[in-house]
Amino acid sequence: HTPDPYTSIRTEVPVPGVGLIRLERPKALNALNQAVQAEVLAAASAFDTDPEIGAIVVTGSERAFAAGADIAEMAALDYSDTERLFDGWDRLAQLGTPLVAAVSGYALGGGCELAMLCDVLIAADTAVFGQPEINLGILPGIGGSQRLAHAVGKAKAMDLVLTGRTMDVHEAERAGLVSRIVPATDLLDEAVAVAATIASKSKPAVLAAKQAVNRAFETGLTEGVRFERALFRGRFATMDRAEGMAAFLEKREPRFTDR
Ligand code: CO8
Repeated sequence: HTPDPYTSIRTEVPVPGVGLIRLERPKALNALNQAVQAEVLAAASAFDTDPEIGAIVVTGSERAFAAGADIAEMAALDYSDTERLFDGWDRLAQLGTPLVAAVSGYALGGGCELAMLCDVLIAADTAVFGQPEINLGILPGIGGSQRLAHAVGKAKAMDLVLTGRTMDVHEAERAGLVSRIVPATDLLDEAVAVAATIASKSKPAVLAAKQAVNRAFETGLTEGVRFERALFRGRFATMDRAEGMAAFLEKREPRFTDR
């Protein structure tokens, strides 16, 4: 792995198949400024197009996944600056490779939104979630009002977005925001293990499965099932489908070739 060209993140490949992106602005609790946005998108896009990488972990520090958009940077913006402000985060959400968020400490505002736009959310028992934008006279701007409402329902989404209060990891898990809670000391190992498991599967099958689940949040049941069925049938044109089924019947591990 070549050295990072980045200033606000670090990347590595902790185990084969897994790309790790670590937010690193410790003095600002990993506040998401434009540099972080550009670097996360660049790093994730590079992993996304790397045939050796099958899943990407996004993490922060022990104290903060990310404490939101950078308020100092935002304070200087006017209306016309905001039009394409968060395009990079939208593009991150569109990548095919699954994103696993490993959240410890604060995931507030844009930090909570970044965690929610990932596909799997592994949280340390220290994680704290919230959308406190209302305290700044704004509202969530990186999809938070929508993804939070989808994840936890109207009752809790309204409570959080209108009052700006935070919720601890247990409340977040009960509400459906979190995939798994793990002890803080195990967070990165667990998240990398989940990512490695995903990376061990057939890549085209993983992509189709991610697209199918995401479609549930964009369309109705009949359309969603129709979409799933087309993707399902498409698997029968792949070698990995034949290999996966043959391996099961021959009682051996599959050797997927992503074809
Ligand atoms: N932006 C910039 N700097 C920050 C941010 C942030 N979001 N959060 C923390 N920092 C900085 C602090 O200013 C402080 O810097 P310094 O040491 O230079 O004073 C340093 O990080 C450490 O923070 P604290 O001293 O405040 O640490 P505490 O442990 O006392 O508190 C908190 C931790 C509770 C997380 C507190 O820092 C906090 O409330 N942060 C702000 C949280 C917040 O409001 N986030 C939402 C931001 S808005 C947003 O994300 C909107 C996204 C979409 C916007 C759409 C606009 C068009």
